[in-house]
Amino acid sequence: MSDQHAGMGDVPGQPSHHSGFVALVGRPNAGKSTLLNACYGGKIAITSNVAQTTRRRMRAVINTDDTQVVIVDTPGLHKPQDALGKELNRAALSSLADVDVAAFLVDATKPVGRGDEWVASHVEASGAPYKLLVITKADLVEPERAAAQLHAAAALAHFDEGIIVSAKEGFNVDVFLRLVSAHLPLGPSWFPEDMDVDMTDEELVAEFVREKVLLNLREEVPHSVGVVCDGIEWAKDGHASVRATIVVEREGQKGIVIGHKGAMIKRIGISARRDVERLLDAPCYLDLRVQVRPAWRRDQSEIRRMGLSVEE
Ligand SMILES: Nc1nc2c(ncn2[C@@H]2O[C@H](COP(=O)(O)OP(=O)(O)OP(=O)(O)O)[C@@H](O)[C@H]2O)c(=O)[nH]1
Ligand SMILES: [Mg+2]
Repeated sequence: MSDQHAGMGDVPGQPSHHSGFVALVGRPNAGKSTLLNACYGGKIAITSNVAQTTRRRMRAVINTDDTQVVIVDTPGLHKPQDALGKELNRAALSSLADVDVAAFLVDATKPVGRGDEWVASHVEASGAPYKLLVITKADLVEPERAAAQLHAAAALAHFDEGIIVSAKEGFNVDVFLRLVSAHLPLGPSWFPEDMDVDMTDEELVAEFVREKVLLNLREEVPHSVGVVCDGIEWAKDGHASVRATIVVEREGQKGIVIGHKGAMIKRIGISARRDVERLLDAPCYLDLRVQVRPAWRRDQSEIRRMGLSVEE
């Protein structure tokens, strides 16, 4: 927090405290979820190089003595191909409403394009009091290239400030958090101190499983995959039995997810279980099954059933 804010608006008996929301928006793959994880200091949002990895708005809460920052990760804004794509854009755009800080993330490795221009216009129109431009993946380019990207993206809208970060290497993540914190209004915490993310364990389990599908499978399969956690049951010995269903659109995709003699689903299960055990802080059995629901991404009621609808 900047010094100029310290002590402002003190109420007798109550310390000066700032709190508020920052939305991370940008094109798919810009590095939004990776930056959220870097700020959070651990893996909570799933990340992959497949576009549209994030399908739900996720809020992570970061507390310091005098500030509560709520970071809102959003799906990448893109040209929608189906009902799911439209829903993802709606989720991202609605997250821009009523935030204190809108952070627009632009990948340093890709030329600034019309998609960025479109996202920038929404950031501009958002009415967020502080608009921050963030060039990501600085570790992948020469400093001159990152600076040129900052310059090019800055022309897309009126930004209050611009910074270059590498979430992977932790470069300027602290600066990002400081800038954001310095622009949050005075106010009490929005969320209890012990709450760090606004997703249930079931929702996080489903996300972790889907991440492993994204990391292990290529081509069209990842986009066709949805995951639902069917339940977490605790045994007396402290084990958790976790059941999840991987939903695909076609029989052929089911075969790919299962793999030869079940090798692929086993691999997905083993890597997902590590994340699930870390989340639940207990040994786990992870039982995965695969189900075909034809064209679920075009079906609004299926999208709702998977918990991916903004109205949820
Ligand atoms: N080298 C490097 N890679 C990064 C950095 N930030 C993100 N990436 C990679 O870029 C890819 C996309 O990152 P994500 O954080 O999933 O991107 P996103 O903007 O959340 O993407 P969507 O959820 O699809 O909108 C992943 O493979 C990340 O590992 C970075 O600072 N450095
Ligand atoms: Mg993401």
